[in-house]
Amino acid sequence: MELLIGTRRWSSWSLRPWLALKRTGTPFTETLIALRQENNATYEAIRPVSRSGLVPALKDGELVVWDSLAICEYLAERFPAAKLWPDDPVARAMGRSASAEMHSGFQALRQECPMAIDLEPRQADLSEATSKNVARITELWNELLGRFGGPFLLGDWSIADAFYAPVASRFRTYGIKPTGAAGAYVATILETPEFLEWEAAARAE
Ligand SMILES: N[C@@H](CCC(=O)N[C@@H](CS)C(=O)NCC(=O)O)C(=O)O
Repeated sequence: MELLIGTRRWSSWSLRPWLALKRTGTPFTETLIALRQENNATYEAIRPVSRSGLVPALKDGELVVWDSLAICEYLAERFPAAKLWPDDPVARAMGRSASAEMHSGFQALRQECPMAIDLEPRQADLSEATSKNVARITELWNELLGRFGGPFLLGDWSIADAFYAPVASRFRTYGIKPTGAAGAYVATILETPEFLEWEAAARAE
C-alpha cells in the first residue's frame, strides 16, 4: 500500500488517514508531495496518482482511494481486526457523525487556525465564528467522552480520533483550552505514539 501525503506540518487531511493506516499495523510506503509549490506544481505532482489533484490518496494495487474520509472507511473495511470503528452500532454512528461534521464543517477554525505543527504555541484572538466552532467541538468532545468513558472519543481509539487529531494540534498551537474532559483529551491525542511520530517527522521536514 502507498499513501500520498502532503507537507506534514500543514496537511491535516493527510494526517487523518495516516493515523488510521498506522493503527492497522500494515506496512505501507509514504510518498510526500510538497504543498504550496508555485506554478500549479503541487497539483501536477498529485494528478498522475489522484485525479482530484489533492492529497491524501491511497494506492492499494490498482485501486486509488482519494479523500481522507473515504480512505479511513476503506481501511476500516479492509482491516476489520484493527477495529478502526467500534462494534457497537450506536457508537459507530456517533463516531461517523462526528467525523463527517469535521470533514464538512468548522470552516472558520480551519481558515483562521490552520494546522502548523512547527509554529510556537501562541494565544490567538479568535473571531466570533471560530469561537462558535470551538464551543461546538468542546460540546461534542465532552458529550462523547462522557457517554463512552474516554480516554478516546468512543472509548477506544477510532477514526473519530483521527479526524480530531489535527484539531487538538490547532488548539495547542493557538492557545485554545477546551473545558471539562475535552481539555485532557487534547493531551491524550497529542501524546499517542502515532501522533508523536508524525509530529517528529513534520518538524524534521
Ligand atoms: N476533502 C479532501 C480535502 C483534501 C485537501 O484539501 N488536501 C490539501 C492538502 S491538506 C491539498 O491537497 N491541497 C493541494 C494544494 O495545496 O495544492 C479530503 O478530505 O481528503
